[in-house]
Amino acid sequence: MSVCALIPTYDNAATLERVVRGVAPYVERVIVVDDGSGPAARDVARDLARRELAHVVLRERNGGKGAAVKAGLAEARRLGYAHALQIDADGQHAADDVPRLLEASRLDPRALVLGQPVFDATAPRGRRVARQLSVLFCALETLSRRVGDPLCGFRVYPVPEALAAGARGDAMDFDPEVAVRLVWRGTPVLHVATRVRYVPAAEGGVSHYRLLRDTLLITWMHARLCVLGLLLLLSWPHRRFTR
Ligand SMILES: Nc1nc2c(ncn2[C@@H]2O[C@H](COP(=O)(O)OP(=O)(O)OP(=O)(O)O)[C@@H](O)[C@H]2O)c(=O)[nH]1
Ligand SMILES: [Mg+2]
Repeated sequence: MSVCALIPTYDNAATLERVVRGVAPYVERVIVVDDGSGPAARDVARDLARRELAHVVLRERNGGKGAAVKAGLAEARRLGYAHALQIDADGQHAADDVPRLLEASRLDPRALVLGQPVFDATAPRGRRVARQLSVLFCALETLSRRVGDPLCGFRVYPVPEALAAGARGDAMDFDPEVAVRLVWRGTPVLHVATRVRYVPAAEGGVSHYRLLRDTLLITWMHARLCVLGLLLLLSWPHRRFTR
């Protein structure tokens, strides 16, 4: 199975190299997409490329997490990878769980493998509420519980399928949107429990999640998917009998 890691990053100067080194032993190549970071983090990304620790895509301007992931998926396809393991650059995911995610992907190469986060006391309350809201919307949109945690950025994509899903979101709305669209396309979803820890600022942990703005953005995306899902449902008998 040809698999790369895909790390979208925006201003993670203190944690990026650690994340790259954490996933590198398990994949053929690490793709870092620097999403228009400031000079300090950009230097870290350039240095990773110079030392050949990662294949680095530098985006001139910040375009949002979703835009960065889509650019990384396109690069993964161009380089010939069938699967991409996505992981955040802020160090909140457990790199030693990568083999478990990849094992699930090997068991069913067609599947989207989602990390099912196990939070500790470091998880902010606001983020948990946003997550519950997104879980509820996904259940409505897919009429199922197939999407366990739509917001977890620790996952394995079958690359061609993920690109073909056509998710529009360029920001934090991308992760849940692509999961729902993949379910609509008939992609199986597997879940792997994994610890998530919010790295303290003193250790270089940063979050760019803007609680109100990003939660509203995600809600708006879900509202659109609910309408689209309803239209798909209504057109289903027609599509079925005209196939
Ligand atoms: N927020 C944000 N993240 C980006 C962007 N571009 C790339 N990323 C990366 O996307 C990943 C997730 O971003 P976070 O800000 O940690 O968002 P999150 O994990 O959903 O939020 P937290 O739960 O607060 O950590 C990180 O690796 C970011 O560096 C961007 O424009 N905005
Ligand atoms: Mg994060």
